[in-house]
Amino acid sequence: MATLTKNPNVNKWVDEMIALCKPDKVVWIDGSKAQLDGLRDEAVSTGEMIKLNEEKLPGCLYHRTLPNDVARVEDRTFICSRKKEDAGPTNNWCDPKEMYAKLTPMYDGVMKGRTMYIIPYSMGPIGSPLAKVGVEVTDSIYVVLNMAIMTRMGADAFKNLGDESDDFVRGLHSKADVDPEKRYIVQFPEDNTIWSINSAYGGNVLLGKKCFALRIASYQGKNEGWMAEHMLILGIQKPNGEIKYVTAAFPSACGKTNLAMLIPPEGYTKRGYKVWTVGDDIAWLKPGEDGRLYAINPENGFFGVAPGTNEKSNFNALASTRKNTIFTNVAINNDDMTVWWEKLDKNPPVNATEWKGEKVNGPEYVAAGNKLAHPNSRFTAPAENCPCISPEFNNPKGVPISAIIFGGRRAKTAPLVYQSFNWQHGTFVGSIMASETTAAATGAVGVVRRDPMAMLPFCGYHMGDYWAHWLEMGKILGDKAPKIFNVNWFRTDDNGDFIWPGYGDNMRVLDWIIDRCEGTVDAVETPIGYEPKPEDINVEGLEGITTETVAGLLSVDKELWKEEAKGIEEFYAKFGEKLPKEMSDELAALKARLA
Ligand code: GTP
Ligand code: SPV
Ligand code: MN
Repeated sequence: MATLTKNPNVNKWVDEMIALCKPDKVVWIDGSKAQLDGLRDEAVSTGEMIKLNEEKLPGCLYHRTLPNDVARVEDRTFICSRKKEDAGPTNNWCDPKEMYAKLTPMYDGVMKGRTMYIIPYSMGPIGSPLAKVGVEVTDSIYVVLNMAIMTRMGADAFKNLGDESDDFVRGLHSKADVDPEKRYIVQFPEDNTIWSINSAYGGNVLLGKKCFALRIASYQGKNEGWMAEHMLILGIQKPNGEIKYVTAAFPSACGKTNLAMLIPPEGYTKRGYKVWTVGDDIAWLKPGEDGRLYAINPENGFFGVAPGTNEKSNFNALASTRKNTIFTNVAINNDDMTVWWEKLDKNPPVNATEWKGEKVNGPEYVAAGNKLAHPNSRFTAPAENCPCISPEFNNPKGVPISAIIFGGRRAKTAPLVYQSFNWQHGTFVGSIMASETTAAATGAVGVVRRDPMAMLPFCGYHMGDYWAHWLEMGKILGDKAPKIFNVNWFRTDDNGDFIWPGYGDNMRVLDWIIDRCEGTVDAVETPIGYEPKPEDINVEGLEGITTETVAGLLSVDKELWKEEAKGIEEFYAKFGEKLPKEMSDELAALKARLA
């Protein structure tokens, strides 16, 4: 099949990949409906995908991955910069020459008997000065169909690249034998290259997402004066019609999709508040002509956590999944070929197939303590399906950001919300983020780990240099910089239950944040930052939550924070000379305020 571009750099690289992988057949993905329909039919006929109920879930497909391949694999993810110190202490590193030498034989002939799909895609709206082009070659139809939802995929993507540029990200993926012992997710930042092998799951293989839009893009952003962050983007429309945009960085499975699509509590909607979703996972941020920081969502869909999503917790996410969506590793209701996951409703299907493919009696299976859907099961839904998708979603300039919010899962230490004293302190607040681990990556769940800016698994270069880049961006933005906050929806009581209702009620905290950005509410200075006066968090209409509860949620336990400071000091020690002096100054200042 003929190439879709005259660009010799693309064609030369594709030829090399064909020569390496030796597919029986090569298909350029032009993005046409006819082509995608054909691939869907093919995937259904081979059993790779299962067609769901055409009335209830039109255009929706189901896919099951191998039980050994259900999440990102951080211990098999590498940043192969030429110098080890450029990857830094938080990334796995290997010399690029060595890594190419090790992986090349694994790719040699790997697509014999298979088809290679060549996927051109744009991260960001086509025509946006902030957008970037990638090409992924893969032997997986599942990848093609997911990339069709998650990116602007097809021949149009080459428009941004033109016929000469070499500025595109080269992504090579093969599921190979899906052998976990030979699984590698490798970024070569200096080569604009990603090699992924032996996985067929989400963030490991949809190379436009974490591999490009965060790991490679964070490195590009440092060199080119912008930022790639693990952040949702949302607009809060106030009763006067004005819309304020904020971004928020939470670690994987800590509530980005939920916050991005929240429906404000009744008291707010009645007054005319509304939330618009621009993005739920990744933001690319760059100063605009007016000196403010602008954000685009490089993605075109949502790869969201299914369990926990229901009409009440996230109506908009659920609505987004009702057509043209791919479900991965959830459960199937065989009576009507619909999908189910934990907390979708209280009625697990009787005639169910659980995520590994076993037919079970759902209620009995669940009663015995089993999960029908994998905890990291996901939906891939087109952004255009979202009832609250922002009218600015495709704006090539992006949206101006008023506030940046950090947050994680902390049972005790972090209060409901606090504001940093300034950008430098805000960078410190981001750098000391910590969170209990989730099922989004393989490994232990519920262990507190440091996850600076929610970027620990996604920063494509030395984290110390990354903080320096943040400080530099703050200098460029000056007094136009967004204000920086930290939130924690996950404080627990003595029974281990969450105290704060969360979800839509997080609007109450966003309300205070916006007021702070506008300078219309004052705050209390604490050793860790500015906090609301408890009475300034609106608890109207909340059951069981009073201003006293809020006061408890805002309490700062100095002894816990002194322990925290020790943990930060240990963490910082890893970065040696690359730790910006401003960061150690901030730590010293925090300790002094706690003393
Ligand atoms: P990734 O896609 O992995 O980056 O995750 P995410 O940050 O988008 O997380 P998501 O919004 O999918 O939420 C993950 C889990 O956190 C789900 O089980 C949610 O039900 C739960 N969650 C989200 N928001 C809240 C909240 O405000 N309070 C509580 N208690 N749980 C929440
Ligand atoms: C995350 O883990 O942060 C995700 C899912 O958004 S994945 O695309 O698999 O990285
Ligand atoms: Mn994510």
